[in-house]
Amino acid sequence: MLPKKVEEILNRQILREDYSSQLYLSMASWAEAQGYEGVSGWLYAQTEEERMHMLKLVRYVNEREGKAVIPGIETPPAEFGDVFELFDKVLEHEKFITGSFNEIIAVCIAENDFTTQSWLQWYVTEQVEEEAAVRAIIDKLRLLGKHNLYMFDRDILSMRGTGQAGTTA
Ligand code: OFO
Repeated sequence: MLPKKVEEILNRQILREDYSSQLYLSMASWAEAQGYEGVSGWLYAQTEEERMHMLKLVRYVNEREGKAVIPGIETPPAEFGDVFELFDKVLEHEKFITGSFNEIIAVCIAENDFTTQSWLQWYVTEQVEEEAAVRAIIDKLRLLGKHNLYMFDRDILSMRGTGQAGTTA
């Protein structure tokens, strides 16, 4: 049985993962409308991964005799300036999610819920990889510069699944 405080903070994370999925969906749609096929493909895939992260939490909470709450979420932003700004926002959001997991782990420790603490290591590892992946994308964008966005857009999907960019979210 999950301690109440752990159940509550895991439900908060369900909402955050759901929001992440919607945020990346909004970014994907924006990028598609701008003609960035590769960037939108990368973001659509991220959307699916975030949904998987949310479902994994829902099922864990229920499995541990808690009650997963399916949230209503706020509308994400729809405008992202340019591709540079967009990926800065992705990194900022992922850092926020990393901080969120750190808070959950602190609650698990305070509540002596070492089972959940151990289960959450999967997410902790994902976040380390995710932040590194997005940083690699930002580095590549900066190297290529504004005049080579076509090349960046062409290459970004090949960065998936290599441990380089966005194998997780
Ligand atoms: Fe990387 O956001 Fe989900 O966990």
